[in-house]
Amino acid sequence: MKLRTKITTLVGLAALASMGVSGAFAQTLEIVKERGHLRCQVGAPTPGFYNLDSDGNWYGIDVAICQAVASAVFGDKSKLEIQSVTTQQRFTALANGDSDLLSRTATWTLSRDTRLGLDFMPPNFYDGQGFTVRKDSGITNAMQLKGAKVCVTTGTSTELNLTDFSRENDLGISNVTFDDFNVRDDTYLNGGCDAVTADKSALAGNLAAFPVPADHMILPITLSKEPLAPAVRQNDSQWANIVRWSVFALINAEELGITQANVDEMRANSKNPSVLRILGAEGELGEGLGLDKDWAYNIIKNVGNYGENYDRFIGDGPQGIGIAREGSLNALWTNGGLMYSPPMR
Ligand SMILES: N[C@@H](CCC(=O)N[C@@H](CS)C(=O)NCC(=O)O)C(=O)O
Repeated sequence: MKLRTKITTLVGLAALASMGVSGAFAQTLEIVKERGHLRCQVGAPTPGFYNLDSDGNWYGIDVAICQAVASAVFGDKSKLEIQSVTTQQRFTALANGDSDLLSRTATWTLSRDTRLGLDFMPPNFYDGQGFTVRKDSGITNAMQLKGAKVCVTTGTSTELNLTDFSRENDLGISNVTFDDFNVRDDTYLNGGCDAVTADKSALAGNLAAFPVPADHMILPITLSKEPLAPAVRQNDSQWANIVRWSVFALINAEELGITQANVDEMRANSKNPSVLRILGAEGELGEGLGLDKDWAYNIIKNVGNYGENYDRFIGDGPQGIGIAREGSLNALWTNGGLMYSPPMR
């Protein structure tokens, strides 16, 4: 009986492995440590989220998640290989083990969470879908898009929402689809579409780079919820915990007033037990994650807190795209937003 149970278990594991459910018993942390760096997936350069500076270095709020996890594991944010993968390929590249982590404006949806061999982590940006139109089109309201051609990237929730929106409002919109969002925008700019639709933050970043931004505008409507979240392969709780709590460490640091500049001073002098615990001066929070006690200290020291990263890359910082945080879902919960870390104790 015992032997039979054992054999059944082995057959079960082999079947899972042959089905490509590599995460069933894979320990991503061990794989990453052995390799010596994290493989983190982003998309084609997109302002605010993952972009390239003139030296070829990636930066952005999603890149900061990659750097945070590299810091948690290695204490060094540069132990990182950034992989730029197309929107179409992104989930397969994570599920088949090419990437350890996906951090690229992916909307958390039920089908993605249940059918693609992935687990979504806490959102690091709450977005919503919108439309950009030419000002001289006279369109000021999305209901005027009746019979319009709308340019959209394929393999996205954006494409599905556009179809829903047209159907719900009897608009008869034609979806003009593209793999490459640069070709999508060029087609729109050359008059091939009446509007372009994408996550509003991406629309804002892309519009700023149009030849004459003032000729275009983003319509006020927000037609969907787009909680943009990192994702990991499913069935690897340890790795999921590391990524989940790295995101929460960024948020918790902001809640506690810990910044990249004051983290050493706070670790040495704070009287707040929550500060001492997150920074590893007290307690053993890292142990449960399979990391050392400095894991969150290293995140904050190397990357800063959530708000610092928002300001740098999404807000008014020199590399930012000028999207106000105040009054938005991306504010801390204490300011009426959705950014909230469970207790770190
Ligand atoms: N949030 C949507 C849209 C994702 C998306 O298209 N993201 C854009 C930026 S908002 C992107 O990745 N662009 C770069 C690329 O296509 O490689 C989804 O998850 O389907």
